[in-house]
Amino acid sequence: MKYIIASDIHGSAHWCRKLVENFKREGADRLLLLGDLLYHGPRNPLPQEYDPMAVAAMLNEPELYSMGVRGNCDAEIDQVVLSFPMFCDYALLAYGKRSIVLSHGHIFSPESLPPMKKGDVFISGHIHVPVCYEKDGVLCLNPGSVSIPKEDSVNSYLSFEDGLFQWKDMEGNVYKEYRLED
Ligand SMILES: [Mn+2]
Repeated sequence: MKYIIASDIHGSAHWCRKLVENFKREGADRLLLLGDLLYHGPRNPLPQEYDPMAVAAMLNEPELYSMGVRGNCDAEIDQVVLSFPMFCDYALLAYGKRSIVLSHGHIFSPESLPPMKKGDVFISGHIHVPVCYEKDGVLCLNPGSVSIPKEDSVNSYLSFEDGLFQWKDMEGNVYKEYRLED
């Protein structure tokens, strides 16, 4: 099972298209979205080719098997135009003995974790900066932002397969990786 994990598309059809191209090129099984999908938000400039309707249509493609969690820029009406669940505050993945918790990052975050065991993984977006560090035995990851990278980071997504997390730029080049130990 290969997951593509991506966050903070913020309505950019240009960067969403590249994300979908990478998903297909990688032969991934499911797209996991960490929120802030359709709108730019008042703290961000308009991203390249801002087109929320086009982004919704792309993310609705059945072959992506998209699932999401809600970001702070996502509105209730978005669930009407998106064909996959995206309005929960978190999602839980089982991976061997570990739990992987996905959340946008404005409610639960590395600074405000839900109950986690040592060895669990917490993945969030929101800050638009890729991160990978351990905090109190919990691995905290952030794929960065698809469309509006901050702090000199690149437009980015994360893949996860067989215990290996890989951060990639929008050309699909790996620039960081982390392997879960058994
Ligand atoms: Mn955001």
